[in-house]
Amino acid sequence: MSDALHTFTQAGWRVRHWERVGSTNDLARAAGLAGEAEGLVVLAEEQTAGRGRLDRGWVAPPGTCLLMSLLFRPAETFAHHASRITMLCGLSLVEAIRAVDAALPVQLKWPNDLIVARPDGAWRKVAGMLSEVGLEENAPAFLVVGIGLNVNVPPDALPALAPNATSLLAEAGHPFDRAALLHAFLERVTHHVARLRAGVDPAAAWRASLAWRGARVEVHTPTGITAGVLADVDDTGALLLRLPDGTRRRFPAGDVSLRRSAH
Ligand code: BT5
Repeated sequence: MSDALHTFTQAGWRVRHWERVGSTNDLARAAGLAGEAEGLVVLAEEQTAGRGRLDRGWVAPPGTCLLMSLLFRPAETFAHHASRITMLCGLSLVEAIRAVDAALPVQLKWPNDLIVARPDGAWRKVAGMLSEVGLEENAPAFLVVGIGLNVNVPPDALPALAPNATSLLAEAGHPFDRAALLHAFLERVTHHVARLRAGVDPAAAWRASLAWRGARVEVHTPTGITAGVLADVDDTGALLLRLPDGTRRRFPAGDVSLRRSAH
């Protein structure tokens, strides 16, 4: 990876900045497999094969967004720390956006989206996160957290991304300094990682930034759709849905959407 556009250090992170890549997650994974230490950020102006979850795509006009992947080497136990690192990345992104524009009503949407929620219940997706575990000799060895944040995508370019996509520019009505956002984000990640290492669990703060608790939702999984009330998330990040019969069902993964009907 010696031919990155340039490499710089930001808030303690080693940032490799590329003009164009397939997927930043793939570059970070390759670095992880090659033994790279925690603290790498792969940043790109453009992705030709940006990925979402479940083979979905991630589309971003070149030079307008933050497209990046962070490499972590979670402490033991791996699953516990990896889930918290994913949470604290989402939390850090919310905090970074609030730091540059406190008026933007950004919230986390389970499991790994950032949305702007409007008072009428409408919402738009402004960022997505893709966490992937890297294996070495069949054991989890590192974590790649990929983040796509729509920063300065002009409103007329949004429909090409997704029907409900938005950008910070479209919401705030003014462009944002991507370098300042990156700096604020990495600083928050460093802060939360240090706290996690000191035994402070980010789950409570993550939960507090989560949209739609108490709302009627549908959870979509590959096996079907389940309606209920979004009761809570547990400390592992799984969603707890209260079903019409009063019981609770736990979803470790899935997609959630608001139900518009009265019952
Ligand atoms: C995600 O997946 O939201 C995770 C997206 C992660 C993207 C970053 S970019 C840097 C790093 N490198 C990668 O290759 N990926 C990560 P999911 O929840 O599955 O949502 C995917 C869906 O979001 C798509 O099917 C579209 O409907 C929608 N979508 C695609 N591009 C979008 C955009 N720019 N803004 C909002 N929605 C988008």
